[in-house]
Amino acid sequence: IATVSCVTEQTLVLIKPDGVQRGLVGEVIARIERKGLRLAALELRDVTVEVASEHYAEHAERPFYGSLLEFITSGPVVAAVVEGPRAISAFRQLAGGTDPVEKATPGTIRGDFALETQFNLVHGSDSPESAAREIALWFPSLNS
Ligand code: FUP
Repeated sequence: IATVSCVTEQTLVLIKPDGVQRGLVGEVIARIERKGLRLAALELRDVTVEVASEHYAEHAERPFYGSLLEFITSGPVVAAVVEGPRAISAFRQLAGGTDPVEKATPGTIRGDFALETQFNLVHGSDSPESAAREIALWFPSLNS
């Protein structure tokens, strides 16, 4: 019997301030766990402007960058390292597209719970390179 084995990946997940304020932490974590992904690290924390601007550095020239930083630093977030086979893609599938109305479909976190792109509840790394960079930024004491 042929089996397909996938390399275990880690991805950086954020439940953004809107998700924490709306009481959706349990809902998001339940979906991550039900998918079969594991939590390797989990922490509620305040976000400094330094970490926020480094996290979203790729968007520094975009018109929404200022309001994005203001939003992400507006209250505590839940930061997590999530791991499992193809964890990066698997979480992005759970999250749904960036625009929660035009791109995310019902059944996804954004599709089920969000209305505006800025307030789209969750972040998940978009590539192995981003995941490594973001995990090092948010959880510098983890060495993986
Ligand atoms: P995603 O990978 O789905 O989190 O999306 P991006 O990295 O493209 O964007 C990061 C965040 O910037 C989004 F979650 C919300 C915000 N954003 C806007 O506010 N307006 C936009 O047009 C695009 C992104």
